[in-house]
Amino acid sequence: MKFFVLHLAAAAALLFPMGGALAQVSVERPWVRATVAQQQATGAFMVLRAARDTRLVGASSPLTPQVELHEMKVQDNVMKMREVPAIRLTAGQPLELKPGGYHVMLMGLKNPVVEGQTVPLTLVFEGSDGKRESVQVSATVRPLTAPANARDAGHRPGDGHKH
Ligand SMILES: [Cu+2]
Repeated sequence: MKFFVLHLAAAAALLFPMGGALAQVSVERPWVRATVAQQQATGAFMVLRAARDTRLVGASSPLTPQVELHEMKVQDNVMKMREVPAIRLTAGQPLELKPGGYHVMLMGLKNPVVEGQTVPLTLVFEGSDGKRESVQVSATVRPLTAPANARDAGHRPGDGHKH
């Protein structure tokens, strides 16, 4: 099953339209952090790469209607998370969405997200010409104990945005 999933993700990247005006975005190693009971939010992480400058302007998933683009960063010595309208990609430069940085936030989850599950995600990119394109991704779910950026520990548990 794992092989099948990985294969699908690779195929999705390869099938991506190669038209000249498109950003030709590739998505590598997409994953979602597993949740525990009662946890209603988690993060999706991946490495994005685009042949042309583009912006990630939205994401969606059948798991929940509440999917946002977030950024975490230290402000006045406190790790803060906020929604951002877009995440900019520079041509040829990989950008990693990771704990402690940019991420796709899945909120209002009705059920736990468990290891072994795959989470379908649709990422929407907008090029400098205003044209939009969607990329389908199958993210694998990794356990809570998956190695994460140490800064993630500064994420306050009370804000309802556990990762
Ligand atoms: Cu978040």
